[in-house]
Amino acid sequence: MKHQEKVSPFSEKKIRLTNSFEDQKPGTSGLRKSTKKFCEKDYLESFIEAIFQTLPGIKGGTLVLGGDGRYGNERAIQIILKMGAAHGLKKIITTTKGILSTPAASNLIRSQNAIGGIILSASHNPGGANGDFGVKVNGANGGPAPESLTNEIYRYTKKLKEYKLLDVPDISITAKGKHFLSQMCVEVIDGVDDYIHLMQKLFDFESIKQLINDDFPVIFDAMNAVTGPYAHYLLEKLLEAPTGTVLNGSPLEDFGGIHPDPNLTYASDLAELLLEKKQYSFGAACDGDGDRNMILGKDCFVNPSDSLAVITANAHLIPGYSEGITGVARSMPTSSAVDVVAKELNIKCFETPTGWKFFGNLLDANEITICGEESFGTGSNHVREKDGLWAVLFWLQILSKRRLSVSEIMKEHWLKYGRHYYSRHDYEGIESKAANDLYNRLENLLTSLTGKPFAGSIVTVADNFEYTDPIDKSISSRQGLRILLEDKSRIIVRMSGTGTKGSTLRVYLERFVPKTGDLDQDPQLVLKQLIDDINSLAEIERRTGMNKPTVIT
Ligand code: G16
Repeated sequence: MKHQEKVSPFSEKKIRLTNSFEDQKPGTSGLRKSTKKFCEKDYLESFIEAIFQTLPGIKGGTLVLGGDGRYGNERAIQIILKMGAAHGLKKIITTTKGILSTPAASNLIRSQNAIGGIILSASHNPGGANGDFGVKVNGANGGPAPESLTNEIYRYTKKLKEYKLLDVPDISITAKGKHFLSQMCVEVIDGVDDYIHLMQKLFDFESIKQLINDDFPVIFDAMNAVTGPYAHYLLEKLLEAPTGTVLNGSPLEDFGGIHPDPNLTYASDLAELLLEKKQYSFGAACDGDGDRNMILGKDCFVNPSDSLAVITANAHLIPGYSEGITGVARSMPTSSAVDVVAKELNIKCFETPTGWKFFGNLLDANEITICGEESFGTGSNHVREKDGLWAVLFWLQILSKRRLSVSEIMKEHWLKYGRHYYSRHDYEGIESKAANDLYNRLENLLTSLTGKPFAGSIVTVADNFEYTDPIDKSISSRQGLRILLEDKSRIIVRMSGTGTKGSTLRVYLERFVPKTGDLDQDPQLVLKQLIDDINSLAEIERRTGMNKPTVIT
């Protein structure tokens, strides 16, 4: 490996700022905005300055840096390297061409004892000059920064007057190697290798390879985003699936125009191959930064809430989890399917607010081993992020050990535990005032609902969800409106925290049918009364102007 001469001193530039982050809501683990916004003068720099002034251990620390390859990725990396050097970091570990998936970044932060990481991604939001960009901050445990830190970052943005960076030329990150920016070492590594080693420790690759060889055709859609290089290596090289198994496998700056959100709407080409043409036994897709996953079988879509339940019920089959799991957690809007499995396994089950950061303390305290969300996220204690390809391998491993089809696995699961029919209705791009009015009005209505009939049952709980972290006792309130019914049905309404255009309203619907009931119905029909009643209570059509959701999962 070639070491570049240490060159010093560089001139340090301090630039006065005019940017304002007043419109940022505290509570997210970073900043997600339009690419155009990030291209405004000093905008990115200002936010990075706030991170460097706030993240503990910057002076003399090691930071992990990479992104999903979207437009703006390499420019941001160069800026952050120069700012990191000006702030006294000892080392920044980045990757060739800056390609690093979110779970792989989490793994590197942990294995390299870094103080944290900066991941450049707007996740599943579209990319390109007209798309979105984002800066995600992760802490030393490898997980999304907790609210205490992100709140501090935003507070700092308000008093920001200037930022510091070394006024030096860009360095090349096209190949592995070490460089120095003043006293700071920049180590460029391959972003794929360490992650693959981690997967090899958790899964029995031989048995998956055997399954694929035994006429079990699989297909994976990387959506022209970050998982392409990882999936080529894992599926086509190590697991010897035929070349062509990975679709859209090269990260493109605009994801080739694809909206890299793996659901039935945005990954419809893949869905068609499995659900209509029935050409493959297994199909999967991941999102922009590789933390989300969608699982499909021949003629079978696996709802993410069910996926979490199946993964939990079958964890003993996977070498990395064969010694048992301590507990599980799901976000509040995720269906209760996993709760039933946890009860049967006699392990703890936690309900947290939406957002992966809420799993961090439980994972660190070893209270849980596996966790997941309805928003196509599943993961475990192997990293501190949700992990799309991990979920794909997990499913392939279950299939390789059970030798059943995906739909047989699902049917068997429901016959044992009953079925939690579930669906999420998204109303995207609503005018923000209309969305807020709808939400606030519904919140006010909740107070009078308890004990009243609703959707053929009786309301037992109607509130705005509040969570007390079992480990640090911090309280997160107003995490989503809940209507829970006596017959175990649940309706949740919350506003998305990840959209960048107008507001997105999410309505989550769940109805339980015991194992003796009809387990093979269309979820939209089973949920119809819940859908109709919440639509009329919240006046969704009248207030949004939409007579149907933008996306139905
Ligand atoms: C992020 C968080 C997830 C969370 C999701 C919610 O996903 O990491 O834990 O479930 O947001 O999204 P919304 O607020 O739009 O419902 P990602 O994949 O965007 O990082």
